[in-house]
Amino acid sequence: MDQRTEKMGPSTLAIHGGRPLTEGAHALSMPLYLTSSFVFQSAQEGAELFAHEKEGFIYTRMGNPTVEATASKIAALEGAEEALLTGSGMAAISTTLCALLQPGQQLIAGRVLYGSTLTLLKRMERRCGMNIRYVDVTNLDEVRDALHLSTQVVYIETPDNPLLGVADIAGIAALAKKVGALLIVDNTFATPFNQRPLALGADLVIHSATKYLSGHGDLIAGAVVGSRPLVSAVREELKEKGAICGPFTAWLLQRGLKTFALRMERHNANGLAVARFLEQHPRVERVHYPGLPSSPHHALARQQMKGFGGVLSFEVSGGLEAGMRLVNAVTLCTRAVSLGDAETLIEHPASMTHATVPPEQRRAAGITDGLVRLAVGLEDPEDIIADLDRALAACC
Ligand code: LCS
Repeated sequence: MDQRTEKMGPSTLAIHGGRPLTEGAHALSMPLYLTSSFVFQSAQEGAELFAHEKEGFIYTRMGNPTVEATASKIAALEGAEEALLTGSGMAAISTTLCALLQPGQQLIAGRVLYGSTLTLLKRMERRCGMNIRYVDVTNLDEVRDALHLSTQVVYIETPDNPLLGVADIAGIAALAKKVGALLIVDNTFATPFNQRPLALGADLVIHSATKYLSGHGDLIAGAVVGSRPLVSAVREELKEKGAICGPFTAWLLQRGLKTFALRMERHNANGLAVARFLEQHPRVERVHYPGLPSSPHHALARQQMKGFGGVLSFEVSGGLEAGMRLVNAVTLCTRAVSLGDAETLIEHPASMTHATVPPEQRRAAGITDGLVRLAVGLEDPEDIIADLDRALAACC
């Protein structure tokens, strides 16, 4: 026991006793900095850190080593200068749009987007005076016609949720650049394993890291990825909005990332195998999957993607009722929303992920009431196919 602690009581010792965990231990696995604050060596150092005269950590809402190291892995995967993590994919989207858009400026958004993103846009339009125009971003002419000198941001998902439509990233980026607008791509479905939007001309990439990046269905997180000035602008907004990713979540995310490429190879292979099976099934009317040569998006997808991911959607004969019966009839596929997990997940967009989108907006986007979405997991593909085969025979 050293002199400082010799005379201390048990309450103080429980808090201040022992050796602090020092730097330089060279742990192989990423250290988890589960702390809200960082200690200043002197009053002067604290003042310098707050004045940005010195690099370092102050308070986890403003920055944390585990969170930043994990973010830098995602930046590396996307081939970007910088990335930041947020508390969810929705936090990444809302913080980014608040940081980059002023009232009255125009946002062009894809007509098909994740349901909560569409609901967020509607709220921002009402509350923040944003001017939003929805277009079919899989049609370059529609994007060209909608772009305007007051367009500040073009926001797309490709492939989109839940119809797997594919937008021409390089084409849209070139058009946006002409009017000085930024292109933001939600790359959650493709992931940087299959597609790198920044290399195709996009300005920012958004992720729900809840999905393939973490891969185990045990956390909620988001990411914003791009050039240093743009990510810094979002970071400034995030500091006060406070929608950060905590260090433990970031630690789980970096652990999931170690197997990211292996998992994506399997998701791609399983997704394609299941899409091929469904396409030839007599009770399936239509399959949406850009990896199928019959898809209207296949040629473009082959150009800008390396693989096509594990998410697909399909319509069964018998419409809504048959679709609901199918979701109930599976025994291996799991009834749950989300995607990118080890388990194959099945859901019904009209009543689940896109239930907050008004029915007429859903129909205009092509999301029918009978559409079923499958996020193909990492199981043996024959077992997933056998489950679907049995369920289709029983219910349609
Ligand atoms: N972007 C896309 C393309 C998404 O699919 C989701 C969530 C988000 C953003 C939001 O991310 P979060 O805040 O949930 O991390 N998509 C979901 C889905 O299709 N089922 O459950 C969540």
